[in-house]
Amino acid sequence: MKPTLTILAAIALLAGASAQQSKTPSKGVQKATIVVDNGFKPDTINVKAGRPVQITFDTKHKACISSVVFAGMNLKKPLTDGKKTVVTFTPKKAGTYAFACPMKMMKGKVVAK
Ligand SMILES: [Cu+2]
Repeated sequence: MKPTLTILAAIALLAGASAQQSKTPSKGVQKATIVVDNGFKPDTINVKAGRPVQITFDTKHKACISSVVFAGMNLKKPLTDGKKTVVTFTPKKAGTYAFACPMKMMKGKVVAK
């Protein structure tokens, strides 16, 4: 009897905690997926400034895109074929946030308005 009650109480606590957490930070998160296949598809993402952006890089064939580099934000994440890599940031101001492969051959951008 006692263990069952403890488990139920723990579940109730967890449910309460996650419900609270999801209210504020995830509200307004703008999610997008970019397929990496010897380039970025799509190569432009339009978002609203001031809200967090979560981009999933779904890497099929990275070719020379060993990492995705957001030079203006000092943000760099290695990519792996067959894996998804999530990049999160908040564009505080309207503008263009460019990203590219380390050699700046393959390019893309996040346009915040
Ligand atoms: Cu390259």
